[in-house]
Amino acid sequence: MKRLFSALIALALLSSCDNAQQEYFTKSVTFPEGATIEQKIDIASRIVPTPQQLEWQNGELTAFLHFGMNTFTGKEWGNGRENPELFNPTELDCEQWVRSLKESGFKYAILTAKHHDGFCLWPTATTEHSVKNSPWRDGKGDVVKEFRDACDKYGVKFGVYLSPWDRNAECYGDSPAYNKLFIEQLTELLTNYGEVYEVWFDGACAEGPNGKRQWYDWQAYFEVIHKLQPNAVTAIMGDDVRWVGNEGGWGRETEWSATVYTPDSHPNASQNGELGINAMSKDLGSRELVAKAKMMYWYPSEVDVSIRPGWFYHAEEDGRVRSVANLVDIYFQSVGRNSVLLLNIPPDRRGLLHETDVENLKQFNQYINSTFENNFISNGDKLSKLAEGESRTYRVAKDAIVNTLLVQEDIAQGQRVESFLVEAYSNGKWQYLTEGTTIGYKRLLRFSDCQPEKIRLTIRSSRGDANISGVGLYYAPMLEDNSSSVRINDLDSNSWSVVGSDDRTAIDGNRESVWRSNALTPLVVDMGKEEEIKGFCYVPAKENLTGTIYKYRFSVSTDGEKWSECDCTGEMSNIKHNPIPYFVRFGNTYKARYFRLEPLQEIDGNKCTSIAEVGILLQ
Ligand code: FUL
Repeated sequence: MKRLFSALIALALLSSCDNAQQEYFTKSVTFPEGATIEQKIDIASRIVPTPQQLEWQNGELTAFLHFGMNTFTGKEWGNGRENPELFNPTELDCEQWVRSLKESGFKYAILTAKHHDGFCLWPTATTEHSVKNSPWRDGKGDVVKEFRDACDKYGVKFGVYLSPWDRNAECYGDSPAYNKLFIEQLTELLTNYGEVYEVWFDGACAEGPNGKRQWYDWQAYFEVIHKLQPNAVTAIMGDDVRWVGNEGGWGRETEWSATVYTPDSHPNASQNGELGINAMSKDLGSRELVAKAKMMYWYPSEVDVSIRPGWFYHAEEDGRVRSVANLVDIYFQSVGRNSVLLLNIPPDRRGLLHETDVENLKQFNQYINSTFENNFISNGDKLSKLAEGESRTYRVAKDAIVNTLLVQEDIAQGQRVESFLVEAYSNGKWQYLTEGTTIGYKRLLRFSDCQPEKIRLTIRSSRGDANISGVGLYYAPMLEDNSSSVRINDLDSNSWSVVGSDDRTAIDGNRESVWRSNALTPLVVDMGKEEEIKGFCYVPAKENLTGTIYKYRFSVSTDGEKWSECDCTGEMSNIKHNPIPYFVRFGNTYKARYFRLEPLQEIDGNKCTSIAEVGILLQ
């Protein structure tokens, strides 16, 4: 009914052109039957965010806090059979988390109230698998409540992550029963903790202990949210905030918030298949796609990335916290590419944000603030309506040296710019400075230091008049990235050989060369001499992830004949979405001259294998 209504409005608009410029479609629109591409583009230019989406986008920085059972077991994905007694932070202090986040510029913060292992950080009535059966605060604690109170104290907007995938719930896979349980959990969180600003649902889904696949009743979940927290934005499986498509910390150069990508939980998500797109596709909003689409959405991107290699805290990653330079790059590639940055800072086993993470965040914030407090253009915040082909010139403060451009569209009037050019005037002539495609909420571009007298912004192509709401020129000092590169092998692999093959690409020390096989083929390596090994590292390919190992068996041998299987989880949890070197530590030491990495399941269930590198860990 709602869809029919918006189609009727769209038709009416097409026939009353004068009025058309004033009319907008909030959040979604269905194109009228038979609309031409010009008509569709015109409608696309007038899709606008809801007030909640707009407020969320203006916040720019959201913090993610992955904390729970995995913090204490050292895993990234628990299997749900962990003993609640393992959860025992010694100095939990949510005020320390939120104060650090607030001081570092974060406006929203989201806590993993329940991750895939099903352990609940609040004393839920729905399961025994929660803080109430942990020794922490004698089973009387409530992390969600303490976090909420801290958010209130520091004026940070509170959000929750509640994993639909639950490896603990016995009824998982018995769809109606689990949906009921999930709704009860959601209801508790959305009733007992005051205002919730963002609800984050991951899409992961697998078979339950009963072997049945769970079917999630998204519509029922969203009804609960709309009823209990009508102002919350819903993310990822929700339809307000879109997953950018990677966990590496970068948005697309061309990032459309007005997109043809249908939220996966929508009944009409089949449009994605028809258009041949998914959340990871490069193009989610070109004219070619709009021409083929039936519906469009205001569905802006959120870049989720962790300050550490994993989402949860692991002490062995203390030396691998992202540097300030790296965080700044991520800011430019997320907020500066029309996205919100959702940065994960995982509390440690004490229940505190680690000192290194806090320090890097603080310096990151100082850098961003000091860079963007000096705009060398004085009238850049005057709204300009620019038609395609039109330009506007801005005077630059005398003798200013600049290397960074900021441009913004007034997205309350839609996202329109498809491409733009910026030229700089100095020594009596205009010269190319930089260019870009989409702008949206914010676009940041860096270039070499220069000293222009003025700059000229030209809208090369746009969906209707562009509403430019901000233009700035800044000086962003170069930062040296002195974070060391990750060591993936404690041994020298030069003397190693692959048993039964001359192909050394998986052990040649070069992460660019990838060993590939058309089957689930084990890799057997002879290290030449016996070693005492404590773990291994698997490096997936950087591009073309086909063949990336998800489930595996790892075995060792001293003679190449008798093998013993090493004690490990057998699962490279989350490698599909975070394809970085995966470190497996056995917790035991094994004597080995030979090792065998045996793939059991590829990330998408394909029968093939790819290995960029395998290393051995001695520590
Ligand atoms: C993923 C999960 O599987 C990870 O563990 C993490 O929570 C990340 C933010 O989303 O899909």
